[in-house]
Amino acid sequence: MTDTSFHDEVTAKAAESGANATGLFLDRVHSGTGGEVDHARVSLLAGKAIKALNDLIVEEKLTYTEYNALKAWLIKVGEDGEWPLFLDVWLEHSVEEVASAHREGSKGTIEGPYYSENAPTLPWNGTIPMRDDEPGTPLLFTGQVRAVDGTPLGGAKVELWHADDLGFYSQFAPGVPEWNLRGTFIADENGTFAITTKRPAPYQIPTEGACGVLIDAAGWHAWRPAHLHFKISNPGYELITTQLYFPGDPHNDDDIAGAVKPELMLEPRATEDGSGEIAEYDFILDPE
Ligand code: MBD
Ligand code: FE
Repeated sequence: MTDTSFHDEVTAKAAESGANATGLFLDRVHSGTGGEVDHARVSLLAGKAIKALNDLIVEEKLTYTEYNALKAWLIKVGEDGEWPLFLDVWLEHSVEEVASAHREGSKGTIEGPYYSENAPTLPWNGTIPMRDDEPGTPLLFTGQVRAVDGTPLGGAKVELWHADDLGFYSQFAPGVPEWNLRGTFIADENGTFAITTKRPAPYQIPTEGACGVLIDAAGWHAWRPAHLHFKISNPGYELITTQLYFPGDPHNDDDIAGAVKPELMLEPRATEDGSGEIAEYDFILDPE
């Protein structure tokens, strides 16, 4: 493969990620996970948002050039299917902070745009679906799911999804097998799980669409530190959506999505035979 065709392929994959993220998000909302927002809240929230933007325009003396650039860019966000990406990168961390403030158990963080429901179910000690030649360092991720009172939660669900070594998520980038690096693991009677996967690489959000245009225009960067995404659930307990990170990643301190927390840092160590790494992490759930 020449450099040019590789670049074209990467560009096409990034563009397709936006369209798929929009489509899959709308499927989930329409299938009932959306919920209703009443008139009073819409009026309050939309009113405050519009006022905040009007205040900004006056304070910063927005020009017509800037106003039209904004208008064109907003149109492009929709055309590129990047509303899920834009919102999850720049706003979701605050939504998550508010939603989880009351919790005593493990910290959560943002879901991001690339979750997909109903990944294949595997036992407590399974290997996540991956290609025979899946690149990356082998990683054994193990731990326990418990309640805040210490009770082990046997049968808890540990959903894991993450990007491949090139930064592509299955179902959002074409050419990746449907459930690659996505699995639902069922903890054993002690709440224990031991998942075999590959260590993910640092990740650049798609830069070919509207979000990339904003990042370039502002002179920012597009990086997220390497991360594993999780949903941990058990009947009678609050579901935790979270991510875990690796020490030493150059983007742990400047994640474009603002989703890193000190409690979410893994401490991986090399396996004795040097063939890969082991990382341990326990998930503590709050009762409902
Ligand atoms: C990701 O993989 C991600 O986790 C977030 C939050 C945004 C874009 C891509
Ligand atoms: Fe991600």
